Amino acid sequence: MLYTTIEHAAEPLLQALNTARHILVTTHVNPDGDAIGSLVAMGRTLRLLGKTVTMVAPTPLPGVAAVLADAAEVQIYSDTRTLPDAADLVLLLDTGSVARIEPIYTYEQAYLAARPLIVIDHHATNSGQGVLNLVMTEAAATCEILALLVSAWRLPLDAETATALLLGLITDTQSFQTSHTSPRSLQVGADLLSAGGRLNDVVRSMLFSKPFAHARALGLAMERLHQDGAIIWTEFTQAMKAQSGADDEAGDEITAYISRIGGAKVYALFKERQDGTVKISLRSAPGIDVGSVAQAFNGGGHREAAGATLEMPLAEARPLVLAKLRALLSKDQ
Ligand SMILES: [Mn+2]
Repeated sequence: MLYTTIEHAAEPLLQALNTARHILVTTHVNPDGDAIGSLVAMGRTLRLLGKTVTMVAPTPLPGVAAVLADAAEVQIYSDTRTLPDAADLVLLLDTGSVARIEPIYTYEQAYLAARPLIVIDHHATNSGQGVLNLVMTEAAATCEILALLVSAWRLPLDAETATALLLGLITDTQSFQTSHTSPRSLQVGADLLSAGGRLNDVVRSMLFSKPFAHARALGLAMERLHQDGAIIWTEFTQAMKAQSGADDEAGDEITAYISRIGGAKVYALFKERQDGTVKISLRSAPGIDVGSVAQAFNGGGHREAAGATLEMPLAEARPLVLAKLRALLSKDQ
């Protein structure tokens, strides 16, 4: 069943969650603020409903998670022992497809097949793989959806849950700047502040706590910045990573920075991974669907923010992706 509104989903979703005693809550690989905020907020909410909750992330949490005390409870998947046998339901948050929980998807097929899956998400590419899915593609963040759900369920919203939801909302709207930001996003933000959400802590941990190594990585990436018509792109290689001392999160910083440059329509970062594959991060001006390009490479995301992994060296991936982006723009003319 696929729902697209709170109005229709709130009651059946609550009933489905209430059939379970122990819920495994998880999210996508390389979790961002919306993924972590969703995990923590849902964990707290399900405990209010009397559930036993295990929160698991497929890969380690970003530094910004430290603003949430409950993030310390999130287990990072290592092997089959990470997942509780007793869980009788899996809740997947902020994740467009089950394959995006990579190691869990790869190694825990039997575990996943044995339990009903519920999905709550806002990715346009979400096909609704759960027995019950709430996918609101107009929502700016999964945390926006969860705030509306908690309210529809008439559950209390404490300061910690509000802070977790704020983290997701501020992350995915880039502080209420993306085109998905709606009057409702701002209203939810106001409600979360009213509930005691620690906006200042979230903003400081997100925007005023950049590691020095990230600034060095940004400098190296800017030296390789290219403008190709309406496409702006750069790269972040393993050598640049070693030279700067930065971790993979620096890539997000570079993508965010280049997408603020005016006069272009498409922005691309080519990030070389340690295993030799290439992660592309794409951003676009309103109305340009880089999500379709990501999908052409078996990736996903949103129309104006998407990504994919190419199993080939950087020198091969770059011309392939740039050709697809040029084709997208020529179609747009
Ligand atoms: Mn999200």
